Amino acid sequence: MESVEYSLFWEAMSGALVVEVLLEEMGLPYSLKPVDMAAGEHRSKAYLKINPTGQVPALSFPDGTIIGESAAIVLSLGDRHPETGYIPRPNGRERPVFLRWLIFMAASPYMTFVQLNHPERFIDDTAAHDALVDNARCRLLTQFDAIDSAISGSPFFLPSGVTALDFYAFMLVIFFPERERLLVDRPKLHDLFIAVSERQTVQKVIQMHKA
Ligand SMILES: N[C@@H](CCC(=O)N[C@@H](CS)C(=O)NCC(=O)O)C(=O)O
Repeated sequence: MESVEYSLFWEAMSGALVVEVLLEEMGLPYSLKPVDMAAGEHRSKAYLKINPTGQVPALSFPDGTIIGESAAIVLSLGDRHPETGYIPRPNGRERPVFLRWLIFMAASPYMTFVQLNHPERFIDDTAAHDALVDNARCRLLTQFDAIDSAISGSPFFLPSGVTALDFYAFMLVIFFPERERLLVDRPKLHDLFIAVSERQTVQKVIQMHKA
């Protein structure tokens, strides 16, 4: 039988945050399926069947389809619930720009956070880790510069109003350890961040991630 709910495979302060905000904003029924990464649950046989990359987020759809990759999840939710308006429609004027920046955020800064937080995945030599972390911090600042200069709406990313890009950018800022320093030099990103953080859905989701 088809479940009525989405199930979000989740960990606090992970990429599940953007999906959770989107599910809340879209008003969709969902449940959280916490994955205990500290205990290595993401590398268990059972979880690798859910997401072969061993990562969160993954989303199970009411028809039983399960996918990982945050950008793919965002786009699929947009395909399934176009009336909610958080993802520009395929032939819409803002769609190419939306896609361009969604893919950038998922492929570049999100991945640079892996270098920042897990330098050991890039090089075994522990003596090189500090340099890798410094390099990741510098690259993140440049990537946030690109995002800031691409924001074409006010306070949101696109001129037509709030979209999933805003939730994604918000999440990336949340991940950055020196948030105040980051935002003080990036006024458009600052305004976007404040506008997103004031939304009720976001406040509810953030509580879950801080708990
Ligand atoms: N490209 C993936 C990246 C997902 C990702 O890196 N998730 C992190 C948590 S924020 C994770 O699961 N890390 C565990 C690991 O890589 O072992 C996406 O966009 O969903």
